Amino acid sequence: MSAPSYSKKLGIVGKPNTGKSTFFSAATLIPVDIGNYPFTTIKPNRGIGYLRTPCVHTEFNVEDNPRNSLCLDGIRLVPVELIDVAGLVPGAWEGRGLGNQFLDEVRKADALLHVVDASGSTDCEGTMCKKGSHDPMEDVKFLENEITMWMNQILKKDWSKLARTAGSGKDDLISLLEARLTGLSIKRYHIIESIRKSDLNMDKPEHWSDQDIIHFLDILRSVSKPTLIAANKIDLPTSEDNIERMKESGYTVVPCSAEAELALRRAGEKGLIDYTPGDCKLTTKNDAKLNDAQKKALDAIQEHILYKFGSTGVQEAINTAFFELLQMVAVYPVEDCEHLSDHKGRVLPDVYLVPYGTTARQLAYIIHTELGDSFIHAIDIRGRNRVGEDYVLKNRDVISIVSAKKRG
Ligand SMILES: Nc1nc2c(ncn2[C@@H]2O[C@H](COP(=O)(O)OP(=O)(O)O)[C@@H](O)[C@H]2O)c(=O)[nH]1
Ligand SMILES: [Mg+2]
Repeated sequence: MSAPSYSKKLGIVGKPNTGKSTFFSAATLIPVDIGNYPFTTIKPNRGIGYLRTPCVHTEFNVEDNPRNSLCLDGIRLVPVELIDVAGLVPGAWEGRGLGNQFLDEVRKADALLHVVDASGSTDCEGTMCKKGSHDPMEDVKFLENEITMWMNQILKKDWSKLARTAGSGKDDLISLLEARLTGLSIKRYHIIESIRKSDLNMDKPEHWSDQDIIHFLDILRSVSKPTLIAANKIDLPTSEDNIERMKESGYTVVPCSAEAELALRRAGEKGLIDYTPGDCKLTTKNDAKLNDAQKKALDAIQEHILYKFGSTGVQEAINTAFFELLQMVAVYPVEDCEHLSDHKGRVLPDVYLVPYGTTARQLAYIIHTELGDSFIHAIDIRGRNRVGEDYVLKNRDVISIVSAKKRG
């Protein structure tokens, strides 16, 4: 299994020692023994994580046979692509440290999950320091600045030429920026939205000051690389105040403990506990032979993390990134409207994650070019409605596409 090619990528970023790799290991580990289901690592720092969504099979009262995803007791786990990005060090945009490698991975990401050490026990370069002595808000500002300055460096080289060429046409400016920034996974709609949000004079870009350009790029960064803060190490008491402050500053913050999630998934994989990622509790298996240390560790996670915060936060962070930041919806295409199956009789085989706004016909094209070309109409199975090509898909829609061609 792999994430499909139209899918969005989430880059896990932050300075060294905040818990990025722990988060990545936890998020890419399936906590059950599931036979021939392959755990996929694409490259050393690329992996498949999972979105958690209630499976529609219970609602339609059918047994499912998932193909591109997993169903664990009524919870669908849908694969998504994660990148464990090299640690950010100050001055990355000027090529310091692993700066180039860092930016090369940020370039490919559609959204960022910024893992911060919310407990404030690592300094600005990632070296351990006294607990609570570093302000993680500095890390948040720092990362934003590095990415904006990197974009600025790319754009500034030929800004005056670009601004002159754009002349008085706003569309020209959009196209020129698009061409210049396309390698950063920045799309035309990101540029249009950033222009709408900024109060700069688009007719006269040649009059923009250096400050104006940076102001615009700051907006473009937040639009094109939407960022979630995974406030990690909530098991350490010094994290609480910091999390509140970050939330109050308007950031999307998900408190988490990557270490606890990794411990739970490993215990699940070994068959010691029942645990589906994102659960608010764990259940020790009756026949599990836990030693005292294991029992104590699991009890502590239950008490200080799951009861207190509702979950370890790792699953919630991934869900928030894809469902809220990237506004994806999960849809179930089926061929047979009665049995909710594909032509091989597999019930609810696939879940497609598509951006909100995707239409029935666009989905047909994502499934197969031929299906898009020969699209007649679609059936929204829940509503038992025939819908046209412009129907906008909703989260958890079960949809059947009727086409002029028979697929085999
Ligand atoms: N207390 C605590 N420590 C954590 C947590 N997650 C990771 N760590 C520790 O933080 C250190 C750095 O973790 P690592 O994943 O290698 O960080 P990276 O450099 O950002 O990839 C390790 O000692 C981890 O065990 C957590 O949730 N709580
Ligand atoms: Mg690491």
